Amino acid sequence: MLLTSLASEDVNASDLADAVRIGGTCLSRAELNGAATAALEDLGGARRIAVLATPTAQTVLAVAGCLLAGIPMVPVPADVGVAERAHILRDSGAQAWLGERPDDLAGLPHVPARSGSAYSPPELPGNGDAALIIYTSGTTGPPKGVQLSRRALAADLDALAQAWQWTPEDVLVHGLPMYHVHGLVLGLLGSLRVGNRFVHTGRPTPEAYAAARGTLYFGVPTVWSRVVADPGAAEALRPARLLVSGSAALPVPVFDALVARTGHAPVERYGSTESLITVSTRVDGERRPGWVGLPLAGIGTRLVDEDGAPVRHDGETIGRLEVRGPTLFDGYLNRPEATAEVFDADGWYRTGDVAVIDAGGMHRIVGRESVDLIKTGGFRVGAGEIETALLGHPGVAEVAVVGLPDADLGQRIVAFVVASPAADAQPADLIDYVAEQLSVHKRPREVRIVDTLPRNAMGKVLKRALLP
Ligand code: MLC
Ligand code: AMP
Repeated sequence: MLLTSLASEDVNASDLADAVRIGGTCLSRAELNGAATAALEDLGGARRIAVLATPTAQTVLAVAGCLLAGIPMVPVPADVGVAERAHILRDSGAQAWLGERPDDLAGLPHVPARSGSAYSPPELPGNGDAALIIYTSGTTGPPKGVQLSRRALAADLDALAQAWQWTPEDVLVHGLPMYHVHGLVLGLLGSLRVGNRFVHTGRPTPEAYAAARGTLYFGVPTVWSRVVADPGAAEALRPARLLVSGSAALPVPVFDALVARTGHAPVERYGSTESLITVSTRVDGERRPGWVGLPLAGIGTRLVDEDGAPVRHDGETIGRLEVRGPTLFDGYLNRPEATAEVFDADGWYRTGDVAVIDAGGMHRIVGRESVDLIKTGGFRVGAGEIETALLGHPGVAEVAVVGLPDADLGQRIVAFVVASPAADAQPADLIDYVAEQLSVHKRPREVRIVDTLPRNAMGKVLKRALLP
């Protein structure tokens, strides 16, 4: 089934006046459908469109319009910096901005998003093209554009709806960024497809979650650990139907505190930008703290050792996790070699995560293979990208970036810097420099000025020596 309409026909038939509530504005289902008419009138024939993905009605109209009209869309992080924005626009070949107007248009025309007359989606010609291109970090280099087809999006959302018994009766609440899989694909597109009301809280604070009175809540582990630290807010979530955690490992104490303070054992799910969500606990199944559940319908998973041989599913033996199924991406834009590196000949995607699987098929994510991919507050950040940015500052001679354990963020980005004699560099200046060049959420939380970096005989930095 293709994502050619916002939802299945029976849902589409009935309008919802408050299908989406965001940034103080309500959008009806008819307005969202009409955004496609407007997108075709204003941008028909465009190959790729950039959307500055702020949590606003403009963004929602732009996303819905592009998706329904079959115009490939590139969400740009709301807090993007100059170098990262230039890279995303150049690499994607975006021809215009739709929706929110950026402070700096970077040479592209800007088209406000609007709703047009009623729209009946045709069978879209461009189904082979990506519906979304989401930029995400690797261990080195600038972010790569992950091409997601409408077929993959639809397959994932339908499988999640089944696992979570997600229905049009739900009111889905979150306050996550609208430029990643979690907030954009699962939160907004999931709601549009299922046909439920969607409420974006602006920021994912405990107070905002408590006030929203939803049935279904999404959060990254940092959000849930802040909720359990606020007993009043946690208590207010009791009437909800389901709390879902994902994007990073939910610490067992946070899981237990959610049970105690909200009355809900959270559902945990696992995935990535490239694969979408592939594994989840289920509403009607076991929710085991520290474990992320079973493969979704249509998804295959396997564990392999360093030689590619199968690893036993005994709940203890660690292997590299690979996944296969209809939710996988269609390659990195303009990067065939990088795409080839992560797929094998039979279509298995190498996730880069290490995991165990027990005899019942339950999965536990143990960690990442590489120390150079950091998860901070649920954001995926490549150490190499931050190192490259910092080396562009005259005060930096050498640098190594790592993720150190952090009670709030899971990992916090820390840069070890050997200062250049050429220029004085204060830690705060370097943090601001990364926030301006890349995005605010990629800034190091801490810069430690050191005399030397630990290196091996070949001169390679020994990052593990920088970890506790
Ligand atoms: C601080 N600020 C600065 C700054 N220092 N601004 C500019 N320059 C500096 N040097 C400002 C910020 O802009 C922001 O302002 C404020 O300080 C707080 O920023 P923060 O510290 O980054 O926010 P924080 O509360 O720590 O964020 C925690 C969080 C966030 C949980 C809200 O990490 C988050 O939204 N995470 C979600 C990530 C996510 O959705 N990942 C999904 C990936 S998809 P202001 O004005 O804005 O308050 C995926 C697939 C899957 O993983 O499985 O789901
Ligand atoms: P991203 O591409 O930003 O979606 O990041 C994907 C990565 O996030 C995965 O490869 C995992 O390392 C991590 N991740 C996502 N969900 C979970 C989870 N439930 N538990 C542990 N790690 C997770």
